[in-house]
This record gives sequence, structure tokens and C-alpha cells, in this order.
Amino acid sequence: MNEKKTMLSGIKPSGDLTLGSYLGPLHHWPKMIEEYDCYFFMADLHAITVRQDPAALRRRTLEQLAQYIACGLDPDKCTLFIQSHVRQHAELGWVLNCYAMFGELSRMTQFKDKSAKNADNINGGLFTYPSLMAADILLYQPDFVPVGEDQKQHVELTRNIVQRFNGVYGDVFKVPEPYIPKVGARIMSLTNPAAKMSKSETEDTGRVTLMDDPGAIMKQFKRAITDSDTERCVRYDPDNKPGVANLMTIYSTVTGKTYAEIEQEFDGQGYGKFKPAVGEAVVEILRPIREETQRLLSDKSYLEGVYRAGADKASHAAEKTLRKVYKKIGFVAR
Ligand code: AQP
Repeated sequence: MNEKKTMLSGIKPSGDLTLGSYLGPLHHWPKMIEEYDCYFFMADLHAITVRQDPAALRRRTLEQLAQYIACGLDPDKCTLFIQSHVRQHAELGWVLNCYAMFGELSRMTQFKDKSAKNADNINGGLFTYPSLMAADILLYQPDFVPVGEDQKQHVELTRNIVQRFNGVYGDVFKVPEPYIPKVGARIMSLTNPAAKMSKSETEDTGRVTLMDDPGAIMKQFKRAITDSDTERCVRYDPDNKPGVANLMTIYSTVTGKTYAEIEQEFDGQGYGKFKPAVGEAVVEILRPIREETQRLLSDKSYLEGVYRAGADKASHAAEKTLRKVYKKIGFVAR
């Protein structure tokens, strides 16, 4: 019998993975595969709530799988799959739509943000994606779900759905716990520290992607926003110096140094030394990931083997939950 706790997480292939995707969720995952029974997926069903170019979506989904592996997710030690390959996600998503309330879906920050950004395409999927997200989670009955601060709302909605569903049908679903990593939880744009570094903001010059070469990365860091005060010292003060604080969070997460150690290291040196130092640290952490991703992408049959085996394993686990749900709600068994 498997005694390990289960955890699950996914990222939408809605854009090229960024330094935010890496330092937020992705770099925490390899540590977890030893301890937990982990499921990681490419959330392509979620990506289409915003129009995607089909060829780009296909490319990014495979690239994301290669990046997961390159970041240390050994496919022999965890389950890696493409969301649309496991049809139970869409099926349970529909069921849970019927247990998610209009009011609570309307309050989702992501719905409000994405509707504002895509005013010409406020589709039903954009509104009901939290039910699909609840299905993603509940199919695997995980003990916890690692998420960024901005995703906590989704796990809370999932918990509401679980309580509502279990209240009617008994203990069908386990109530999931959100887990938010302390450092590096939210990486902001290098040119606008008030906005999250996002995959889909292609116009945003403040973005670093995992496939950027060293020259491109250094360029981005050299033009990163710091602050305009006369002090020009490296000090962690998110309220008054958000750009510097963001760079310090990046540097701290990449090097493992504390904020006090970073302040000490750049004491009296202004930003001229600090910004390239952060850039160099990022170049070095991303270099092996980029190189390994490129190598894996040249071996399509290996990647195919990984996502097929992942889909089989995930479907097996998901089907158990779905069958139980269908029975409880009164669907006739096939
Ligand atoms: N900049 C970030 N810093 C820290 N964590 C981040 N995440 C995303 N960007 C950062 C975390 O990544 C997980 C999966 O993200 P997602 O792709 O499902 O959704 P998202 O948060 O909507 O990501 P993007 O990059 O902003 O995508 P688009 O631009 O398509 O909307 C989440 O846990 C998220 O917190």
C-alpha cells in the first residue's frame, strides 16, 4: 500500500515559462518528488480560456514538459501528464460546475483580471475555470496543493465545493490544503514591480523566460526598475522600494542568501553592481535548464513515452474518483 501523501500542481502552457514560473512553483517541485506521490501537469484545457495559436500551444505544451524534466522532475519518480489527455478532468469539471455558485465564481480575481484584459472574449470557460481547477485537484485527492498567493482563492473555492458536495453525498472528497512557499512566492515584472511577471504578457519587457539566452537575460536585468530615491542603496523595503525588493527576492531565492546578507554584500555599492550580479546568478541557474530542455526537445519519442505513461497513470487514479462521484450522484453505471 502507498503510504506517501499525494500532491498535485500544474501550469498553463499559455505562454513561455518565465523566471516567475520557475522561482514561484517549479523549483520547489523536485524536492517534493522524494517525499510525496506527485502529479504535475500541463494545463492545456485551462490555456484555451484565452485564444491560443494552435501551433504555439502544441509547441509550448511539449516544451513545458521538457522543462519540467530539465528542472529535475524525474518521470520515474512522479507522474507528468498533459491535462487534455486525461478526459476525467473535463468530466468532473462539468459535474463540479453544478456545485459551484454563480456568486462565488463572479468573485474570482482571475476572472475579473482576464475579463478586463480580454474584453472581446469573455467566454464561459473564463468564468467556470475554477470548477475545472477544483476537478484537477479533487480527482487525485491530494493532501495539499502548492500554489502562489494569487491562487489561494482557487483552493478556497475548491474547499467550498468539497464541503457542499460532501454535505450532500458523504465524505467523497478529501478537503485540500493550500501550501504557499515562503520565499520567492511572487516574482514581479522587472519593469513594473506592481505587476506579476506573467507568461502571456509578451509585450512586457520585464519578463525573463527559461529559454532566454544569457545575453537576453543580462539585458533585462540591466534595465530592471529599481527606484528613484537618492539613497540608491540595496535595502529590503517592499513598500518604498518594490523594484529593489523584487530583485532581492530573485537573488535570495537563486543563491539562498538572506536579505540581510544581500544588504551586506552590496553595502555602499549602489545598483550598478547589484543588477548585473542578480542577472549573472539567474543566467547560471537557468543555463543547465535551457540546455537540458533543448536536448530533450530533440528527442520527441522520449517525450511521447513520458506523457503517454503519465496519462495512463493519471487516468487510472482519476477514474477511481470519477466513478465514485458518478455513483454517488445517481448516474447509471455503464
Ligand atoms: N511571477 C510569478 N511568481 C510566482 N509564481 C508565479 N506563478 C505564475 N507566475 C508567477 C505561479 O505559477 C503557478 C501556475 O500558474 P498558471 O500558469 O496556472 O497561472 P497564472 O498564475 O495565471 O500564470 P501566468 O504566468 O500569469 O499566466 P497567464 O499570463 O497566462 O495568466 C501558479 O501557482 C502561479 O501562482
